[in-house]
Amino acid sequence: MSETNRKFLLAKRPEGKPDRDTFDLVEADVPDPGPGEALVRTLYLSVDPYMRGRMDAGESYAEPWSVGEPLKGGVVGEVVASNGADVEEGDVVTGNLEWADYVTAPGTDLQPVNPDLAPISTALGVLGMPGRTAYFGTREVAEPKAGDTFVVTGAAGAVGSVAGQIAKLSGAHVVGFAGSDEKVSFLEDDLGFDAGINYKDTDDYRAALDDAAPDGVDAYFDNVGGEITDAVFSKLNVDARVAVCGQISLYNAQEMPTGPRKLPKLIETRARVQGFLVGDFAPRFGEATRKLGGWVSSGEIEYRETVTEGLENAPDAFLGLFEGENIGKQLVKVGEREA
Ligand code: NAP
Ligand code: FER
Repeated sequence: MSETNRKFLLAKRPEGKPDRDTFDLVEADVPDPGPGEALVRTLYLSVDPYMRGRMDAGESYAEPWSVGEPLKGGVVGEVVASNGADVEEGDVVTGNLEWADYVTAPGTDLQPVNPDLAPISTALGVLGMPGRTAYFGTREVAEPKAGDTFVVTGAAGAVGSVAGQIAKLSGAHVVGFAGSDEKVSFLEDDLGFDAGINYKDTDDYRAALDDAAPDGVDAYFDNVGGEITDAVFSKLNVDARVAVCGQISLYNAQEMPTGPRKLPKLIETRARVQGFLVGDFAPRFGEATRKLGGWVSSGEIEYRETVTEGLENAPDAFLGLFEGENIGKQLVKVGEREA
């Protein structure tokens, strides 16, 4: 291959909020696939909040990146060449791959994407990791039932928008927190949420919940944490379930703020607070993809994507997650399908 390739490396560890200097775009050769490997041309790549954790040195659920190491994440790409990998030229595949125009990967690290079933970008969103997170976090952890009040934060994002719709399918009264009036309209008018709260437009989250969730909160899907979560905790009902999915409001914090202490509420309510990782449900991913695919085909679940054009703009797409620039799943479009 004579074409040039570009890839992003972690330039340095961010202190607090990352910025463009966190990322280094370098030119590289298009790699040759070794035995059992395929060469993949990137079509879409996913930027996700958890990548912030990988930029720090400390170990968490995801292994830290080394400084100078290529950034990696969910990619959908087209197979350009196969050196004995179990995929063919022209196949659309997904995997956890470098932020690059071209990458090689063992065939065993690539999963097929069927372009006839749904737009290929959905493999990174509603039919991919975020959709599965919403599916298991809602059904297996938050467990909304008919008549319950279900609250979700980060409600207009990739996970939250799907979680709220799954809760609606269970017959719950669904309330979402999101960061703009446009997002609140998306929740209420497009997704069928019962109420949306623009948290950037109110200081008193508790009073907003008194209006939107007058019967209290039975199930809480938390993507955000911080002060909104403090307010939701104060409204928990007896036997409530809290699914701790993400805490994005704290991911750039250099010191963990100590908020009001809400644990006495758990004694009063006997509520269950449970963190989860989507990977805990790996043996059931097929079930989630089938269910979500069915709901998307029938129109029972709608999804939105925010697509940033160009590999070189991937850092901006990532940084925008922390400013609420995305509605639905944030993707980067890197190339066009040729096959
Ligand atoms: P996303 O919601 O599509 O994007 C992030 C959103 O977070 C932004 O659009 C922004 O929306 C909101 N946000 C950013 N900073 C905030 C702050 N300080 N306070 C309140 N809201 C803030 O991202 P996603 O991929 O769907 O992920 C959502 C959450 O789920 C993240 O916390 C992520 O880490 C977590 N997650 C967990 C798992 C798991 O296995 N546990 C798997 C996937 C994702 P606004 O405009 O509303 O502020
Ligand atoms: C996230 C995406 C993925 C996240 C966690 C994961 C807490 C972990 C997934 C797994 O290991 O199964 O945004 O945030």
